[in-house]
Amino acid sequence: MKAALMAQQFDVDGRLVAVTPAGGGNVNDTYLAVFRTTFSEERFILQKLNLAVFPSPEAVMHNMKIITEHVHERLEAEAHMADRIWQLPRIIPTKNGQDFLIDGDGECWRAISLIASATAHEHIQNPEHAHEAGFVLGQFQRLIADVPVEMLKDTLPGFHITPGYFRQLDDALATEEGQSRLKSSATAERCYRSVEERRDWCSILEDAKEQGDLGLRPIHGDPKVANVMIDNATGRGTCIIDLDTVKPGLVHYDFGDCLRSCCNPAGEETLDLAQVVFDTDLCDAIVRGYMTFARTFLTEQDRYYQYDSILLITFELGLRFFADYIAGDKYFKIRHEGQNLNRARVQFKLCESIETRESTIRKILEKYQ
Ligand code: GN1
Ligand code: MG
Repeated sequence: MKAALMAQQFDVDGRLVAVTPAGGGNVNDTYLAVFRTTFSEERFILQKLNLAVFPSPEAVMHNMKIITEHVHERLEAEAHMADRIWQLPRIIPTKNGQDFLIDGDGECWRAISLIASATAHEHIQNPEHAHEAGFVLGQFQRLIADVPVEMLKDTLPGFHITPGYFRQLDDALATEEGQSRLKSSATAERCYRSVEERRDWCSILEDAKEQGDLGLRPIHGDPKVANVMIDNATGRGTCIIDLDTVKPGLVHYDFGDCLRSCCNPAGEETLDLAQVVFDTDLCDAIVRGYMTFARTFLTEQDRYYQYDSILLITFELGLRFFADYIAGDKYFKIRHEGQNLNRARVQFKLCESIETRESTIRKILEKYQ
């Protein structure tokens, strides 16, 4: 297997014992590699980057290096006053000292250290877990807030710029295949109506950015529940993983995505739409955790757009899944036909649930200002 060969290119002691698929990412391929010596074992994460999504792996690794080194330094400096051991993976170099390698087929591989004895849950478990997810995101944003944003490259132009995803949808709908996929089911037609209803509103954060109300900062880009590591021993958060999407952005993209993901206990893949609700008790716990840190760096203008960011990022992910379904599933990996359409349906249902709970959510946001 190629992954086993690649695992052996990285600077790790011992002999390779196993390489097994790990994690449920929608974009890259992830493996757990196990190496052993007579007296010890080293396990690490091996990944094959999806070059169709990340055409510039050196830019991705550049951002990852800047952020991990910066956070490791800050964590060390603050360790004496921390309430726990905070972690963040490090890049494991190749035997030649490179941060990644390109194989003979042009594919890109990299290795990162494993956060051991901790779990990244696919679904939120309870309000304590939700609190930890918010706490971990707030801590991460605080730790990277002093990285000059110009130092980070734009690894994914257009990422989280909602109006741009409308253009992708429109392009896909302009093809014969797109039209036939749209007309193939009542679900697709219904999703399309959900999308059209929000076309005019969807530039709300981008407009605020244009007007100078909101500014670019370093962000994580993908703080969903499955990227928050929870310590198996204590149940507390230890770090956020998956740093591929770290880049300049609005902190709102992160905040909205964290709530989108963590307040829907049914998860992104459920087939039972009746289970999809935005749980406001979980929302309360997340906001409480997040604001513990975010209170120190959010401006009044930032706070003004917090509610909108929750609805927007939920809608945006629905739009991204839907546009990809119409385009023929070219971006998000699928395991069965119609999976991206179902994923879109889940996010649109979540949007409706957010809208009906708007006043409760706004009260929660108010409470933790
Ligand atoms: C993708 O690959 P993964 O699962 O870490 C996507 C995110 C979505 C997420 C939804 C680069 O993340 O933006 O929110 O799926 N990543 C990219 O599960 O597009
Ligand atoms: Mg990701």
